Amino acid sequence: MSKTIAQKIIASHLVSGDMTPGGQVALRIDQTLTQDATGTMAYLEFETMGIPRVRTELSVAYVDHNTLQCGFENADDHRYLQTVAAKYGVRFSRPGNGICHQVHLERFGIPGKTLIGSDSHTPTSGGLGMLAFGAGGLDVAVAMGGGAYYITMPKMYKVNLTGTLQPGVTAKDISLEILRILSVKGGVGAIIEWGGPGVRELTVPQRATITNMGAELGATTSIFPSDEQTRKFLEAQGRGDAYIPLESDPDAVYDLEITIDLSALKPMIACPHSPDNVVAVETLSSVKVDQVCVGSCTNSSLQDMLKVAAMLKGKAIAPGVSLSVSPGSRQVLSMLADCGALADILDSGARLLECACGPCIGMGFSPNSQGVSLRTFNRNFLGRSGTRDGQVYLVSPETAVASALTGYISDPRAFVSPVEYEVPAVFKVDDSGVLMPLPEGNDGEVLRGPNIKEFPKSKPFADSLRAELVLKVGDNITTDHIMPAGAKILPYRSNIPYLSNFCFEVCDPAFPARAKKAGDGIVVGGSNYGQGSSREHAALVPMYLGVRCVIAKSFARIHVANLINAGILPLTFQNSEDYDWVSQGSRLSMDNIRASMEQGTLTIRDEETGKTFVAVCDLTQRQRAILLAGGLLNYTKDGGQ
Ligand code: MIC
Ligand code: SF4
Repeated sequence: MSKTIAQKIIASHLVSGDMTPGGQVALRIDQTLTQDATGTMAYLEFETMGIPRVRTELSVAYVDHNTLQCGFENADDHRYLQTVAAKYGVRFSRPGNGICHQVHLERFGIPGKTLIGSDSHTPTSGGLGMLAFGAGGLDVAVAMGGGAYYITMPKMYKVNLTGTLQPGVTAKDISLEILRILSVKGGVGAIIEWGGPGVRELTVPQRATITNMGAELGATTSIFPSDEQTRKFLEAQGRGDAYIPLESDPDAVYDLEITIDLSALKPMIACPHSPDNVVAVETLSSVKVDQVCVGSCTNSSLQDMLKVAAMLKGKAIAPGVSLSVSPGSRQVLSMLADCGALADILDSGARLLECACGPCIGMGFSPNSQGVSLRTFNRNFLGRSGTRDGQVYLVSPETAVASALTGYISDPRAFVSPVEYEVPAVFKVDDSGVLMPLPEGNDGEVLRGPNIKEFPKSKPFADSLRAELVLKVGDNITTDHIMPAGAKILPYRSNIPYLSNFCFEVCDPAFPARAKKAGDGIVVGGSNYGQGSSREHAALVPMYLGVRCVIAKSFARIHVANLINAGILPLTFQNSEDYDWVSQGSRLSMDNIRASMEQGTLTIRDEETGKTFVAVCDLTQRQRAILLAGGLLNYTKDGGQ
């Protein structure tokens, strides 16, 4: 049977399962990546598995999210990550070496291989034809131990690109356009393949901008063919031997096909506070800008930075604007310095930040009160920038620079000429920022500081549950709502008890105290509950606070997996109208949980009014066993596969 690119890679990595959409597939994983904010938990989990060395072809631990080191906590985490990586056979990308997705694309990604990473933007490597998934830390730990990665077999979508991008219109605008068309829920349950004649002109970094933002569509992952552009990129990185060609069969079948005409595309902008709140840049030209940030795993390649430098050369940014530039990797920064482009950036008045996530995750550079911040990033969720009332817009590097120069949101087409910069054919390769692990059989010591607390224990599921509905929230609740990040909290990612004080802070600061008081608790959500990041803390922390069950209209893929891994029962409303009458503070009960889980539906009763509703429990046998064991760690310890 003819196959799409993703189906080919899935078939060649299939451990077990059924490749019909909706079926469960278990995949062999070739590579893993972790970053510091999710990595501490992932390695603590890996350590409890008692496996002497990782069993993947390649595993890399990056430090890129929290590099501020305000106090010992963060520095302790870095030291833990470095020593645990060395002991167990994981390469360690030092702080300052770059953002995990950018560095992985440059140095490690391989077409046709599988990758899972404890970060939702791991699909970035799909830009070079790799099948790459974001996952919770525990799933990554299991994969490092040689275990399979379980996913629901996705549907296949194809986006055909025709025509050619016009000057000033970029890969980022393609990402924003597809978000406008499909919305933040539009990719749920699907792998998005990018094809058509327009793809041939897109370089690997441009493709990576697009696969990166597939995460914002809720897609399982996104992928490009591996072709001459891929070969060129790998050769420029001194990795030509990693190249294989890869394309879908001509008569491969897709569940949905969309065409975007690149020639007609305009610069686009996502308005606060959702990446799919997209309009054309030209419609917002009267909006005054306070801050502009260029960087993040979406737009920090050498190609992006050279364009930025070319636009800034010989000009000064508007006096009312503060511009930050964070190159994606040390390779990018070093090459910018070598060719003089860095000076063009600095001389314009821009502030240079470290090669790290930085402002994207609220680690500094927060906007002023009600400040308008234009960012080349991928997420503009409420409060994520660190300023509660900050107005964050998502744009391309070109729109960002044009706006930094004028002080107003500006269409970049007036600022760019077709050829302004040249990407070198050979990149500067220096992997000294990635430390190799100790040899097999080493007795390396793992160093832990006082900030590293024990992994929270979950309890096996009993057959009945009586619990308070401790929180009711609306649609599109992100993991940034559930477990915020930012400079104040990120140092405590390995300290669940401390983190729990901030759970759902964006929605209701009284939640942690209420949940603790209630004992067992239930959370009710709308559709696409848990969209956004892969942070398993958004499941572990509620679990620590006593949440046993989340009932929602629908869930985001990675978050629902994290809930199950943490031993929290995810249920969906059979009739979404029932969402309307259940109220916060009521006591809900459910009986015969085991039998109902098997049947696939559960009846839930409001103890005060006696009113009942039906919730759907759409779980595989393995997921039911994980829940009954009280989470994936208990299940794995009990010998479950
Ligand atoms: C994000 O962009 O939201 C993050 C921070 O990279 C997260 C991971 C985390 O919360 O540590 C993600 O995307 O998974
Ligand atoms: Fe880092 Fe932002 Fe990318 Fe997340 S989205 S990996 S915080 S740069």
